[in-house]
Amino acid sequence: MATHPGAVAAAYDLARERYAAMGVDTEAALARLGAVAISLHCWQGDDVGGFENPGGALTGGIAATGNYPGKARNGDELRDDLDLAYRLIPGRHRLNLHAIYAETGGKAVARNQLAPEHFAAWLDWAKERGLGLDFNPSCFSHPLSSDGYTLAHRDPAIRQFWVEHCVACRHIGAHFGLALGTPCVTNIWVPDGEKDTPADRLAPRLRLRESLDAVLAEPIDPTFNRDAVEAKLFGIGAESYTVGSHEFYMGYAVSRPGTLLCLDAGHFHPTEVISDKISAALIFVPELLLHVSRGVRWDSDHVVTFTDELQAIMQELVRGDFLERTHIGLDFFDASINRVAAWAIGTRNAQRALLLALLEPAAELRALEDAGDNTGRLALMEELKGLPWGAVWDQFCLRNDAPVGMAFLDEIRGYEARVLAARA
Ligand code: RNT
Ligand code: ZN
Repeated sequence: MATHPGAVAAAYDLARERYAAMGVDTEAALARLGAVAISLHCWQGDDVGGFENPGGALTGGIAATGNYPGKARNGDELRDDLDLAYRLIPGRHRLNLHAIYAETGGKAVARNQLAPEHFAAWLDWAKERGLGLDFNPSCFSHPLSSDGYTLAHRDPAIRQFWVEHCVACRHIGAHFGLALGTPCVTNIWVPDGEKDTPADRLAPRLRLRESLDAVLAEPIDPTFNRDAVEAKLFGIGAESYTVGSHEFYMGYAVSRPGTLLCLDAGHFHPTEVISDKISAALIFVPELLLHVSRGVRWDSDHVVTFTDELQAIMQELVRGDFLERTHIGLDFFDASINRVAAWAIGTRNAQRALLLALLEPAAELRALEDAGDNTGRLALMEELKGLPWGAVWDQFCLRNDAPVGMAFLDEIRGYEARVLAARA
């Protein structure tokens, strides 16, 4: 299903003229799009399994459903799959790792003992490819998280274990940042919460605050590592109470200067959107981490599609001039379709929505609004949706040696037959 490069170029030339007539410079938009690195989450490649305990249950109130064949079983397979995904996604991007993806050479290493050496293969691989790395403590799928509590646990010894794990992760993040010359964002999410109505909503939150303060006590140069905290509404088995709620972490990040707030698109009430939170949060916190995801009825972590909300998120980043202060990460895990395709579809969609936002005649939209011409504003916003931005996207793919159109799927099908099918 290859598209002829000449046809792409011809369509782009027409699109460029069309946008120029509206005062939009497509070349400038392409340059800006090319400068945005998206952090691909490693965990789409193996259904959030990790290598610590092969076949172990995924806990912490999150779930990957489906049994599509061919999932990666070790670091080499996961890196092979990612190599293909990055080839199908135009531009230079990042990888977001979880602590459970440590490679310890068959030796059991406790999570509070993890060190940079356990991620050496990831780091070498990232360095070779010019990828930045981001990181996450894994506070789930572990015996010491089995009753649903980690950093907010009432047992000080268990709390301490998770504090030490998170501290170890910050050091690993700083090591990545130093080695790669680009800061690592280390994001803390804990599943802590209650299935049924708690008698005390306060005490666990006070413990979480204390644990986080202990985790973040040691200052680390933000050139190398930046800490983010991720709130949530509820998890499976923790439907009634989540210790680290949005209000909790908003307050925490604001009161701990330098702490980034992570907004996950699936972590709010179903009619609540993170696109509206970006400008509010960025008045009070220096930077955001986004987990671009798609909840379907709940925090289901579906592959990111080209939804109104995805478009709105990217519009906010561009309209507010927030791209420099926002780290865009993805967070979905669909085990029912080809996992490399999930990465490619979701990431390409995030980029396409960003491109659409970059192609807005921003000054004109704002002028209409300032003049009180809401009719004109609505008319223009709707008209923009039908402009030939797809031709600009194809040109971006062509220039970046990524497949144009559905050709990306041909490559995945070939890889599936050649490589994934052999992973019986
Ligand atoms: C869970 C959070 C968290 C995880 C990953 C695996 O609800 O979204 O970000 O999805 O860390
Ligand atoms: Zn998330």
